Amino acid sequence: MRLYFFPIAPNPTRVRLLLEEKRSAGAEISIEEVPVDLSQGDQRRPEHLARNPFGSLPVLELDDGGHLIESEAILEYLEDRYPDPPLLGRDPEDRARTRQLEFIALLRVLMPIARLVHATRSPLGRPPNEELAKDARASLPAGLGFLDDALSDGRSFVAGARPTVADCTLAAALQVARFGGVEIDPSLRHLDRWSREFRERPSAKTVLVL
Ligand SMILES: N[C@@H](CCC(=O)N[C@@H](CS)C(=O)NCC(=O)O)C(=O)O
Repeated sequence: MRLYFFPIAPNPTRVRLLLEEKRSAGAEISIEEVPVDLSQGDQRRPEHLARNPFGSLPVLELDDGGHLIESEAILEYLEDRYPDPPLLGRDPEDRARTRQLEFIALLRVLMPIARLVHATRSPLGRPPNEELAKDARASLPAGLGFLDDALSDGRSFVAGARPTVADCTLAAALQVARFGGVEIDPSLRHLDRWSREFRERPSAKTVLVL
């Protein structure tokens, strides 16, 4: 299999973090990682559009040559193929709680941060848009505050005592915030503690560049 990615880009990053979490716990996973340079517009070249007509990353190329083009589908596929250690939850209730936190990290943190970065200093050259930036800025505190509150019981990871896909998604989101100069409210001290600790993990050290 091959994973097409670009460093910093948050959706490929959360997939790569999940893979590294599994590998660092002993899973043997052989997937070639192939960069597609978003800064050069390589996602719009015919060879990438043949993999994914939407021209986005990540793309997972399967051994039969087929492609998975949505990060959620890729994460689930990798979890099912390499179930040990489980990173999407260990039983139905745990899975629901883990996925809920992951989606809060995705929809209420990662996406507003990405919108804000693109509306202020887009690495893809999108024009500045103060209205969009204002909207994204306004929606961010609720998601960040919710996750800070979840972490306030001293848990090591977003969903509890073990790392999950929720950590991978949140770490990918906060990396883009650092890249784009988005300030995360420093009074969110539980989030800050989690972020510092998570970045010390081998998975994060392998994948994150900021
Ligand atoms: N819903 C898609 C979103 C993918 C996406 O927007 N990827 C960004 C990088 S994080 C991308 O490739 N952007 C390139 C572009 O918009 O040209 C997923 O979850 O995989």
